[in-house]
Amino acid sequence: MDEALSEFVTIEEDGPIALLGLNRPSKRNAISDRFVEAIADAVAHVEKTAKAGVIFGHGPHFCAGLDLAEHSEKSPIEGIYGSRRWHEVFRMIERGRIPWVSALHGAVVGGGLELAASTHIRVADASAFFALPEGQRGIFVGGGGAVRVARLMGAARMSDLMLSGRVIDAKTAERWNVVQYVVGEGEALAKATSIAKAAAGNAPLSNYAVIHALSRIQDMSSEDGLFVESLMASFTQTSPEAKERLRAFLEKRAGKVALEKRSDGA
Ligand code: 1HE
Repeated sequence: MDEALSEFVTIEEDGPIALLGLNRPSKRNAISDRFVEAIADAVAHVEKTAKAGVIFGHGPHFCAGLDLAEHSEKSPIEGIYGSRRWHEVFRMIERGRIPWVSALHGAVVGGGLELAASTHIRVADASAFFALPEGQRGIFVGGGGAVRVARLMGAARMSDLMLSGRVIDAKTAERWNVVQYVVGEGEALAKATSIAKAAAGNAPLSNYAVIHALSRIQDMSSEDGLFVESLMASFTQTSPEAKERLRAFLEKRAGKVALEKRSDGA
């Protein structure tokens, strides 16, 4: 990874997974042009070896979104190029090689929420709050939020956030389908890490099907979606790895499905 860009991110390997830390805490991890390139480089680097990744923020917040200082100077065409680049980079996360889990705390706002929405599983701690203050800044979402955030919470709720400036807490974000887990303050990274390790233990082909087929099927007609599901089902089931895993279960060498003993479901 380019040394000059690594000032914005940290990468730590933890067995089969990698932890990618947004590292511009003095600006609340606000994403500048160079920062977005650092994320792209880090994702490409991590994908080469890790089987799953975690994205988290250093400092008191996950991410304050777009770097507003930088973007007050842009021309309309530069704005489009910038937004399209965010789309490319966040797409590397959403439709890359490995599953990503985001660990969210403090502000998860604007482009920070768009970044989180490009990951496959979101874990919030009790300090996390979510907003889309674009309306107040005179701008619009530009990092994929109109598609990904709207799909998570629904366009009506997203319109409410953007028009009213409403800020929601972690429990509401969970109720709105924005996050899948809410844990105690300071516990999001540990929870996200354990989820990423579980995902890393799956067959890579199954994970790839979840990342690529499941999300695409949502854009298809039911008939087409069911057809693609059958193709993926057959493709994965007949792989040598699946055969070995199925045999392992039947020979009682693999774990059973069991409920985790936590009353809060986290
Ligand atoms: C920033 C940014 C930023 C902080 N760009 N510099 N995002 C927003 O509209 C969110 C704006 N930020 C905030 O509301 C607050 O900063 C936070 C709630 C995130 C954090 O509050 P706090 O009290 O912890 O920190 P702070 O004192 O407000 O900020 C610390 C520094 O970070 C300060 O700079 P300093 O030089 O005065 O120390 C802030 O100016 C700076 N900072 N956020 C630039 N966003 C692809 S389209 C996406 C469109 C969007 O993302 S719009 C939403 C933008």
